[in-house]
Amino acid sequence: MRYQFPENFMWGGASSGPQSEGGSCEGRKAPNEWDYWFSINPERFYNNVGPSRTSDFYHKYKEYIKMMKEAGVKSYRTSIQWSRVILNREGEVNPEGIQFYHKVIDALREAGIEPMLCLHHFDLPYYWVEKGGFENRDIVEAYTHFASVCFQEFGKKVTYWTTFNEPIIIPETGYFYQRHYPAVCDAQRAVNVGYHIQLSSSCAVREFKRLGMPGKIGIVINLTPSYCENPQDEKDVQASKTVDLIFNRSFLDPSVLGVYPKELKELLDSENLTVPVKEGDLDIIRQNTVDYLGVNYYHPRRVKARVTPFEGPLMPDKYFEPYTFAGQKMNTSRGWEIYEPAVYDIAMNIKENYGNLPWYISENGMGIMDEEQFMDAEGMVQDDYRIEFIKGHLKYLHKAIEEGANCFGYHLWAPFDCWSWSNAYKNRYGLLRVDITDGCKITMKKSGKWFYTLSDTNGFDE
Ligand code: BGP
Repeated sequence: MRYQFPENFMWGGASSGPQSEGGSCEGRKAPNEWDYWFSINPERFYNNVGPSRTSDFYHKYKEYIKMMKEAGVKSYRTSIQWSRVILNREGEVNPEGIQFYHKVIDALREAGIEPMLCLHHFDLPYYWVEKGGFENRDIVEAYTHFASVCFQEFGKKVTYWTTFNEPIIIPETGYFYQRHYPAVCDAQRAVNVGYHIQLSSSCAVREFKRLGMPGKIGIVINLTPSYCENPQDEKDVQASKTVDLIFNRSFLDPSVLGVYPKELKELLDSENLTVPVKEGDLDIIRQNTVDYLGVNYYHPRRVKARVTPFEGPLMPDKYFEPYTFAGQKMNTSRGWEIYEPAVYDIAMNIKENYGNLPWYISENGMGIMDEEQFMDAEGMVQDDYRIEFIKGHLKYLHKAIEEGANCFGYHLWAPFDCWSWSNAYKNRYGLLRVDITDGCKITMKKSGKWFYTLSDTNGFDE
């Protein structure tokens, strides 16, 4: 069967500034939270590889762009590092940082690759970290200033903008699960952080409109559908609804519909958590919804009602327990379940509950350990597993589009191997291999050749 996608469907890839650029002390870039965290806790990073060594896009961007084109990447989302563009809390602009991103955008355009720019991908400048980061309301104005500088500098060359990548990850992993800095567990601080991020995003949308920018502005949300163990059991169903509320709807509803779910407010009230809303905030959120949505999808969440008592400081886990089942299809390198039908469920949710606004898969991909083992005699990684992974998800996306989903693209994470935060280079995601032991030499993988045909012919046969 042929899976043919709509005309002008955007086939591309996603990465981010902090995960690809390297050069973290060059071009007057200010340190960000990752530079700082690595400086005090290098042992938390796989093989002690920190953010200064990430794939060297800073120096080799022309080569990466040439190779991405050869792998069929027609649109590319990366992020502008706030710490490269704004030097301090006073908002001083760094001309060297601005120049770098101009050069990247121009090189992408010359190669016929559509640039898509994100303004925040987990990379808070350290000068804000030391003032409490998103816990501090002053950051809303500072972020809006940064966004405004970027819109005015690059707005004539860039159509697709993104305010935040996976905003929930910041409170979730920094203020509950301790995988990002400041690695604490504090529900009230998490709520403050989450709220100020949403307000920042809405203020950036407002600024985009105020400036009369010609492009479109969206947000990238990691939608992780929750499936309960027993759909006949009311408690299991409730657990999955609560999980959906916390991890998906907390940013999806205000960003797309302009309002927070009332059930979320009830949940926070029941835990005596307060949201630091000031007069006028909710109007800003209501009036500044996004033009389009990016959806990052990697794995589902399997939940059931708690059977063991919850102990310890308040966490989302108070409301659910995970479950596993025999025959679960896993990517054992990353420890994530592979469940392709979720793509269809996400599409139908957007269609039915979020006005079928335009959206695209902004990230989906498969991280694999020790990929060298799959190299053939010529040194090409034979990553058939990645091709199968992509196809599996595209089949469900195709079905959803045939049923009216308003999806305009598919971006793989990632076009080239890049740095995975504290996992550093443990798992490789790219269509292109990057050898960090050999000057970040870039080579094509089998999946890169396959992706070229996919994007060139706008579909695949199976
Ligand atoms: C997403 C992030 C990316 C990327 C990806 C893969 O959540 O937006 O930055 O890292 O996940 O996950 P990981 O790198 O943790 O394996």
